[in-house]
Amino acid sequence: MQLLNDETYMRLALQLAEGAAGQTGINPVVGCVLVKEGRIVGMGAHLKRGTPHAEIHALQMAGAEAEGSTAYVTLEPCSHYGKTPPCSDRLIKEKVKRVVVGSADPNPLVAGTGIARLREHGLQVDVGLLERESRQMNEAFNKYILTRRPFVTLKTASTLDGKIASRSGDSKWITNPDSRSFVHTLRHRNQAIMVGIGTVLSDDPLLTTRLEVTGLNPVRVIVDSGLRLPLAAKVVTDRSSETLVLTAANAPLAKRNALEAAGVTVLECGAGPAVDLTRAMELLGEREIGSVLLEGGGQLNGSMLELGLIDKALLFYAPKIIGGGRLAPDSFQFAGFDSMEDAIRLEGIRVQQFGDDICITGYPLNR
Ligand code: AOF
Ligand code: ZN
Repeated sequence: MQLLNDETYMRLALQLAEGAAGQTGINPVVGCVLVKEGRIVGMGAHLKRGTPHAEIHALQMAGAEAEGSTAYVTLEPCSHYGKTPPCSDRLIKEKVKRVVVGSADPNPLVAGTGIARLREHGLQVDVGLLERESRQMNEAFNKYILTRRPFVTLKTASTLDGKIASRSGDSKWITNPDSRSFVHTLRHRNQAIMVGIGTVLSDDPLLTTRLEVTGLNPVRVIVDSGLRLPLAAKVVTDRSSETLVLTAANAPLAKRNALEAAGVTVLECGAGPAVDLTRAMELLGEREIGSVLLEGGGQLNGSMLELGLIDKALLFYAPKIIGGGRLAPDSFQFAGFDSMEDAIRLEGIRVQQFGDDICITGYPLNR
């Protein structure tokens, strides 16, 4: 059993926040635990954008017991009027004595002012407990709030020789059911899922979240310069989530109209003959998409990587070797580099095992 200390309660607050991952849109996930005289008197998490913040739920539960308590909050309490009034003012009003904060809020509207406000009013504020965990939980929010561009997580599933299909195109299945369930958890946690048209034409995927329990479906984003997307494709006919098609300037107008009539949103990305992926990320950001799960194929993965648009990569490897040379597609297709020195490096490497599959997580060092 763990020692009872500040960390115990902050871990609980982190767990409350983590449970809501994927359901707060561009807002961060935040957890709060209120403790007074050895008892938890309130708990809360931010559950949905536009609804109360974590602190408010916890204070509501505590009622009069909030007075003199310690608040453990994974993120700095806000100080601004957004969709809801400032949490720091409410903590002050309810006479909370001490606030332990996981990490400061990078939102320029907050950025330390929430902490300053609490201190000005005589509350004791301790910042940085389990800071790494707290920051990592909101890595998409942390990027989006400063850049208005989505945080892109790439997921690949390949054989040990880096193939995402056999020479005849067979890809069902490369990884095991445990790995695939985890991928559906990733879908739940991201606001959008993005694939290239090649993947749609070869697999006709649904791109929804399918788990033992109901998950949230991400917005489907298809990169399709020439609008080759068939009107009969599942991503067009299935209505369980929105479908966006990113296309190029000279895409055929009649097809565009037909797709729009079928309920698909078509966005033109740049003036060139191919989709300008950097511009595409801007457009997704403008539509308040703060996180994207990129699921291939190799061509799109390669282009996104080359352009420095991938923030995080989860590379699943099944213990199989399929061969097939050029006929079998690789997980990253791009021109590449002559010198090993120029290779794209990943940092912060973590290795997880799902049965006999392994998953390598890392952050590409974008130049
Ligand atoms: C907190 N506690 O639980 C959350 C915070 O539009 P609003 O009012 O929901 O404000 C959103 C901003 O508030 C968001 O960008 C982030 O800076 C902060 N989120 N702050 O004190 C919370 N979710
Ligand atoms: Zn707040």
